[in-house]
Amino acid sequence: MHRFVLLACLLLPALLLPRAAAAETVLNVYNWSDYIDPAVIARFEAQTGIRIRYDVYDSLETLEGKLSAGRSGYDIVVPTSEPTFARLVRAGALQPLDRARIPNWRNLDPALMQRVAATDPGNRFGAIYLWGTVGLGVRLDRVRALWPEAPLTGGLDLLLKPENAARLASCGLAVIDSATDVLPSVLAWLGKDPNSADPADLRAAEQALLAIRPHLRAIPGSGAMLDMLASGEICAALTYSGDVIQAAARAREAGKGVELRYLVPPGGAHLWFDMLAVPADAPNPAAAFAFIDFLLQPEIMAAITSKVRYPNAVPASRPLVAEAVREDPNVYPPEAALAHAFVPGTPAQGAERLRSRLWNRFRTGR
Ligand code: N2P
Repeated sequence: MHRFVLLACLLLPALLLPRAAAAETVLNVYNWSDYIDPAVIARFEAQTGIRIRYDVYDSLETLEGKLSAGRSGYDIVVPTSEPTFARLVRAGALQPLDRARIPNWRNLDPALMQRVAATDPGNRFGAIYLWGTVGLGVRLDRVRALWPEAPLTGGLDLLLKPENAARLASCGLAVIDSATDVLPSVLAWLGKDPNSADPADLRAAEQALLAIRPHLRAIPGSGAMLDMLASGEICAALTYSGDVIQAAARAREAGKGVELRYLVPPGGAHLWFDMLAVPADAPNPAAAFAFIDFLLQPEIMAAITSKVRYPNAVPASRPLVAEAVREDPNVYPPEAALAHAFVPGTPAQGAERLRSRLWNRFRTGR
């Protein structure tokens, strides 16, 4: 009898618990840091009963490392169209999206989707989530105080010319920690092809980066960069557009006199698109498709853009975006700026090795 009671005590919770756990569907999301409105996650969970496990990365290199190893356990990832998404498509690491389960696909801007079709013919593997440029974040109050005639045109001279970097070093300079997202801009600034695989061009880019290396305070990932910009710890940085605009808004709210501005390189900026994608071995693709469909609703996309200050690819969301964000030409670049922008391609494998070695030397300063 005793033994029976003991057994029942041991078994009962085991019998009850797994059933409760099995009823809960979990969606594993791996997204960039500072790249969603948390209220959107809560709304999806409340509406569907699916629980979201949300992890973040802050560079493409981290994302690609995790996915290339396989069995990441993620259902949703958000790689940049080129090169990361392109390489994942080619490697068979993603699965085709089931459009029948994503009726809100019709809300996507066909012209923007066409821009990412080169690497994903027919847009089978990805939908644009958010997009933006790479440019300068400048703390105007500090830079103007230190150097009243500083060239604030958006030209990368401000940061990449060693004499300018030396002049601004005391107020804090930073470059985002990503070979993929920095080298195209540096090559373009040198007058080279932003996609160049020519070892001589890459050496020139390395030299340019090493020349400013002693003047840099940090080479952070995008999350740390955003925090450093918002706190006023750095006064000029090369990084992602919306991160600067988001940091500027945070700084304004903090009311400590940090006046940040995003400046886009006028001669042609690096333009990128981040894609919603589903790994080939995703544990729960059905929930992933439901999440993509949820995100592509105009009011949900508007909430995300209003919060993180990157434009999306759902035109019907635009009137619903917070006015200050909607009217900001840095968030929605004017046609003319887009006409000059370039979308880098995917470097050949040999060039990729050179680029990552170069980047390690830059990072370590040796
Ligand atoms: C994350 C910004 C990532 C945009 N805060 C780069 N594609």
